[in-house]
Amino acid sequence: MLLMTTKRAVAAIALTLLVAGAGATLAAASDAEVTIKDFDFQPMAVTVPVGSTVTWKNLDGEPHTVTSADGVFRSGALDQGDSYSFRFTRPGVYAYLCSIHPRMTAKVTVK
Ligand SMILES: [Cu+2]
Repeated sequence: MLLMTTKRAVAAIALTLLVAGAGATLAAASDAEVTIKDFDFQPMAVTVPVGSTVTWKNLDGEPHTVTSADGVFRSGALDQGDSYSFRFTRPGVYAYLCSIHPRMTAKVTVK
């Protein structure tokens, strides 16, 4: 009898944590979009909460890449109309560039 009560209590706590965790994730994530146009990332700096997905879309006729300076993410060449998404699961400042045109630099800040 005591064992059953304990099991129920543990299950109730686990369920509560699961629901609270899911709610927190939904409330915190805020996805962002970056446009690649005229050889620039627009905007050049975005700030998102942990768990958010950033999507880049190339509008130029030239191919571009989204390449993290420290190797965290790398899109490969994006042709006109192509997009690339990355979900940020850790806080930090992520500098990135276009590996084809290295003067194209920008950053994502994850808090
Ligand atoms: Cu480029």
